[in-house]
Amino acid sequence: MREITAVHDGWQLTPVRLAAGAPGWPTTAAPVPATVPGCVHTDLLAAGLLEDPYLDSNEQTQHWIGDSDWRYTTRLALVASPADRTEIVFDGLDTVAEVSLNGRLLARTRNMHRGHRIDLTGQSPGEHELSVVFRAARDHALAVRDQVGERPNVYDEPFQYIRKMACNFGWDWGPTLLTAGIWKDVRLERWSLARLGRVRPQVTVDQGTGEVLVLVDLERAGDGDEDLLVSARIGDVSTTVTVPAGELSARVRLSVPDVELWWPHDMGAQPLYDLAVRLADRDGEALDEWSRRVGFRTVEVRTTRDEHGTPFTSVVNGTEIFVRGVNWIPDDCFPSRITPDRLRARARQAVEANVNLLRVWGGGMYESDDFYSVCDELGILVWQDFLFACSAYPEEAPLWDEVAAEAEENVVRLMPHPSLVLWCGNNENIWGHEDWGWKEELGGRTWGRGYYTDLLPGIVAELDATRVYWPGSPYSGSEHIHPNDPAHGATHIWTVWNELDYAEYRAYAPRFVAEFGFQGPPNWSTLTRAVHDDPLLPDSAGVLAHQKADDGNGKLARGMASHLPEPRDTDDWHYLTQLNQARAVTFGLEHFRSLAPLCRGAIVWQLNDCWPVTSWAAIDGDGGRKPLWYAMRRAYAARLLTVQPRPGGLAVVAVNDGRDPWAGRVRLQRLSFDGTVLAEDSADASVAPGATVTLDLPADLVACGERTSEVLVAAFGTERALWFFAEDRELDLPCAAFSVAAAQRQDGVELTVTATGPVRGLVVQADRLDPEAEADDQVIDLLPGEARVVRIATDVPADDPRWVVAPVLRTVNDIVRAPRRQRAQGEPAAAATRDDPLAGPRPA
Ligand code: BMA
Repeated sequence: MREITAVHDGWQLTPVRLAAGAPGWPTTAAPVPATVPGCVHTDLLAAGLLEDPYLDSNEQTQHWIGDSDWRYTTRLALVASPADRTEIVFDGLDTVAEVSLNGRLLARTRNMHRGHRIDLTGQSPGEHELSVVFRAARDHALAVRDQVGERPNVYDEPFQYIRKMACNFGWDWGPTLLTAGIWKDVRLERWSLARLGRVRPQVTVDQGTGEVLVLVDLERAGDGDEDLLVSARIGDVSTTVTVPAGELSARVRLSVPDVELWWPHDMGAQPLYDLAVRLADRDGEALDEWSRRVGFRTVEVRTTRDEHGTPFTSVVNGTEIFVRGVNWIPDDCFPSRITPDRLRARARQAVEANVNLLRVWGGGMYESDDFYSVCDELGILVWQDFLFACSAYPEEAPLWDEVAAEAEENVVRLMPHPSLVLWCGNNENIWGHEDWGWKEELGGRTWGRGYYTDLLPGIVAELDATRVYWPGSPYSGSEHIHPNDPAHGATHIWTVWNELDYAEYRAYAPRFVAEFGFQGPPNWSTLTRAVHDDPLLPDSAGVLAHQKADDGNGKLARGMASHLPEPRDTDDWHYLTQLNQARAVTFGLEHFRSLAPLCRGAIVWQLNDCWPVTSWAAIDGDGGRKPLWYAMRRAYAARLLTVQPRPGGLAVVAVNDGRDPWAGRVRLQRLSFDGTVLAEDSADASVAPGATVTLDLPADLVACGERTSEVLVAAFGTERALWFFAEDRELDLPCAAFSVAAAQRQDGVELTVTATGPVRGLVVQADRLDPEAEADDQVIDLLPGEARVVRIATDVPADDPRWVVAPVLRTVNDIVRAPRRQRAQGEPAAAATRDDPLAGPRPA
């Protein structure tokens, strides 16, 4: 028997030691009711004792919470039980904790990323006081630093000396909110004779037959001199083995005929098979059970050197794929708030943007099982970093053993998930060691290499040899080649955001881009929910408190200066910086995809945010899809048509990541902005699945007369690509370029935008009228004569005049051709968007 009881009730929180800056905290006050799983911040919030740290500049006055020591207590009822063993299991304690029963210390912990099983066998029946004291994480980290010696770090915080989520200490998109608490489930387990320890299903598939080798470790109570039975079952295929007395492990094989393959969502279905493992005594009486869903697929990454360098080609079920990825960070600073529903919503947003891979970044956490289960179900590949980011990590005690324990536990925990395809050693640490002056600073001290080249690959090979291991992101594949060499392995491209114009993405011919990105502010409703500055300015205090990047606003401004007109006010700034983010990232994506098969993947930094902030995310901290999300959906569509400069001139590139051939006539036109066809051509093309076809364009087609008022159009089936010969800020975009009709539909509003001239960057900021509302398309370019319908689910009626004018409906045309006068505060920017540039807002 194994009885499991959750220990989630009756918890209370009290301060043990309050750090300086804890203003007015009632030390003598009654304990605060606590929620488990949870943390100090969420408990104080629920008790009404804390302002929301995500709002305005509140974060800055709340550092005392992480610097204090806290106690969680509850009453633990132990009943008289015939069980051989009674244990309490903490799936996660964050982080430096002392667990006591009736004041007697049972265990000390210092690693958030692993579980702890504590023996309570022999405790008398009745009520006991269970308490967990959490010591300030930074103090612990600094003490370890003093013990092992200081190491370089990109940030000022000592996160590399403690096994705690690094970004919790603050990041260039995240606040410093040092959490403490019981962040995962707690349960009491009672069992007799034996229980299942580690269960490791190694799942492979060969010629349609699914092979599952289940490797089971057992824990026995008492002297273990009894035979046991372990069985595994998938459907009606089952196998039972006898584990002789004294043995502590078992291997059970299942061969499942005619299995259906698990595929990424765009390539096929996601069949999942229930795998049940059972432990019984020699009479067949159940002792313990374990079940998960598994999937059958093969994955490899091909990295054999070729004439261009070192490829990084993912192969799923024998088919080479282009990875259309996004980087994932913790979806909230307080992980207990990341519910299964929220994970599912976020994963769906990834799928709907045609993303096929999430990279779980190493400064965050090993995500919950719910995360990987959702990815299994939705057909999303997962690249999982081990948790090391942006600093040199000491390898000495007490860290090495903690890293080993956490890695072993998580490799085993995540093994059943077909979505998990790759383990990666770290984020940017091999690169940092090479390029960021760390070698000199280190003076020979350890920096983490031992983890990335020895410990972690050893653990993956030993515990889950079915998974690919790659030492770092970026990493070239060899210690003799620069770790961030774009021609070798997986590279990060950050020069563009930090220093260069986004057009410089084209200077790269990378094999695989594991990170690149560009910032933009959150959606308007998110920004204004979080920040109440009056006036709200790009550099007002609250907005800056929600911009964590080094010179972030400067980079935003410089990044758009050569492309877009200058913003006249905060509304313009918000629209244009969001638009520029979308343009910059998709500029990169179209270029990288056009290089396939030389380039075999891109992972955009980043999908999500953990709070409301200006960041590289496509989805903001309130879950709102930024314009980047829509642009990415287009750039990541299975079929991409793009115009790219090539050595001989302009070319049209058709990339087919779909499953069907893409064939037909490519129609080409050069138009003047009034719609006149200036030149025309066409060619037949046929693009096989997985192929890229490049058509060089004839010189007379691309030889434009007026670079500011002509556009090149390529159309191939339903796909269309545009090429403007000048930047938007220079274009002769007409201000009266379109008309809008707003119609009422059952579930909301339908806007029909009909263009009379070229329209650039049409965005409908529906959330300005209804924070829940989102347009079904954004960042739309229209040619003269084209119409587009944009749908918005909302209760705001269609006859609300605000739908059809700025700041809700925006185009670049408004700003390029706006009369050069300063708008008064509060006057709608719409004045410049209508047929009469000086007219006010008007109903549709
Ligand atoms: C890389 C990432 C993150 C960071 C991002 C943006 O360094 O790995 O650490 O947030 O760039 O600067």
